Amino acid sequence: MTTCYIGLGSNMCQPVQQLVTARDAIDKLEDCKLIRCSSIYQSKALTLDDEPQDDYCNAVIKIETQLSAEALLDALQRIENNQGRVRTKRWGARTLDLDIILYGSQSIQTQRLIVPHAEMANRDFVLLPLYEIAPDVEIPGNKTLKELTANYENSSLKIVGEFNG
Ligand code: ROI
Repeated sequence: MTTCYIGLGSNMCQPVQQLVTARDAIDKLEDCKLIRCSSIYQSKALTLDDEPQDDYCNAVIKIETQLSAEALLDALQRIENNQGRVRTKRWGARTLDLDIILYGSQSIQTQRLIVPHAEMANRDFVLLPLYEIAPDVEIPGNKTLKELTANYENSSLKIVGEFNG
């Protein structure tokens, strides 16, 4: 069994509902057990260019899984596709983005997968929900989560809902 954290993000087609549907789909995966969910946060879109994008909803969930990291990635990509994810341009708007943030204490670097998530230390919409549910979790090769979140004391992230009501 491996403890794993998954980041969820959406800024299209009722983002809160997208996250709830994705959470339920992950909960139903064989060989995965849902352990905890963060609150649902609203954040300004982080973009490369000045093209406006709607705000995002983001959350992090904790699971325990028997799946390998690659098999988990396959399963998450199926859920993204089921929810109408269309891969257009990089950094574009999306109905659903599911990222493996942490996979146990492993560092993974393959063509398909970089874990811990390469940009997590620079993203308040990953760090703050993760801190909410796992303040003491270790991030291989990085500072403590408490130190990383200290950079985002003035974050504009705001809680807009919970998965259960
Ligand atoms: N911006 C926010 N706020 N949340 C995201 O989940 C998110 N995902 C992305 C990009 C386009 C980088 N911007 C984001 O993929």
